Amino acid sequence: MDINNVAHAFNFEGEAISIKAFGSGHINSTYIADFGSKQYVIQKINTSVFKNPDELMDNVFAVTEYLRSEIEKSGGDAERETLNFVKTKDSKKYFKADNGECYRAYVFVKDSVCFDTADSPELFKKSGAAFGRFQRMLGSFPAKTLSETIPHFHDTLYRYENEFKKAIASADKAVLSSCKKETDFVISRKSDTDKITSLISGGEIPLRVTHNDTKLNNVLFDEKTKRALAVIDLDTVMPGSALYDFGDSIRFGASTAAEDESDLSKVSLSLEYFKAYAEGFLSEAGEVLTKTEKENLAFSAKLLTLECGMRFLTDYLNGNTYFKVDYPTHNLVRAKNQFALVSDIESKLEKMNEIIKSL
Ligand code: ADP
Ligand code: GN1
Ligand code: MG
Repeated sequence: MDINNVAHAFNFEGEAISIKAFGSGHINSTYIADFGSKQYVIQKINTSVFKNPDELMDNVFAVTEYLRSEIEKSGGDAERETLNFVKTKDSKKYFKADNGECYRAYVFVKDSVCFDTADSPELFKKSGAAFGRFQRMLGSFPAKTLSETIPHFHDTLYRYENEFKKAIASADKAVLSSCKKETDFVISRKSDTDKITSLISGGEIPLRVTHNDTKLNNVLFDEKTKRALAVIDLDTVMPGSALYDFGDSIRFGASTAAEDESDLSKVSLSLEYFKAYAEGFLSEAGEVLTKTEKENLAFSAKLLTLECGMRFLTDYLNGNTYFKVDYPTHNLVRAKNQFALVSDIESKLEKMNEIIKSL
């Protein structure tokens, strides 16, 4: 559907000057619409990933309204510190086109910037503080009112049994043999996959409202001051574990290479960045985290990296139907990269645990 016609459906102020594709996410398609005095973000919701857009949009509206009131209570600027969604002209939370495509919109935060890599530990530390604060602010949010937008999202054992093994069983033989080393890598670590979910089901760590997709590029920074402004990309805000949020941030931001770097000699876990993130995260969320949560922070980085690699590998085996890819082996390259990072984390786990203890 023509994005200009989509823009007409929303309650925007003024006339669009230009609308351009934007961002580097793997799931939704993002556009920036320039209306002169104001800019808006328009996103096409990937409905094969988010199968119930009504529930999804109820979630993100509820979460952002809650955050808005928390931010205002503490004297913050809710226009810049959370997403501000714009409804359609007929007051709907999203626009459903005649062809079934679904779009939502929010105000673009002026003079803000996102980073795909952290150019300094200080910047990464700020993102840790932003995600820690996000979790703390949602501490009293009524979790039961949230829908699970993607069931079993970080249930690594479920993904292993129900997605990874199924993908192996149905994969094209040539494709399967092209990644034997990688499938073996995952299989040999199966016993790790239920470690966080068992802690939750055994009542050893609490369920919290968490973000679940804590990549560095899901934090908006002020372009001038480099202050972390807002946590964005709220589609997977659901009941989860603080460990998911911590581990996923480390996976993405404490790696010395991009997630899809094919030269594996460049991939390792930076202990300096790990420490910086942990400092930031614990400075905001440390008081609410339990002892068992803290004891598992370092391990969470390993498990979330393994899980993400397994998801990339699963998608490669399935013929690339979930993540956006730039070339046919993109998901395999991503998987190899994540497994190189897992191996490096394994060799540094002791040191990582010591760092957490020292904080
Ligand atoms: P994706 O699913 O593609 O990751 P995001 O919601 O993370 O989608 O948005 C993609 C990018 O768009 C972000 O990384 C950021 O650069 C930019 N962006 C998103 N929302 C805003 C906003 N409210 N203000 C400014 N930039 C934004
Ligand atoms: C996807 O949408 P994006 O790019 O922020 C994925 C995450 C993965 C990530 C890997 C809904 O995030 O779970 O960790 O790619 N989001 C979803 O880069 O599956
Ligand atoms: Mg994103």
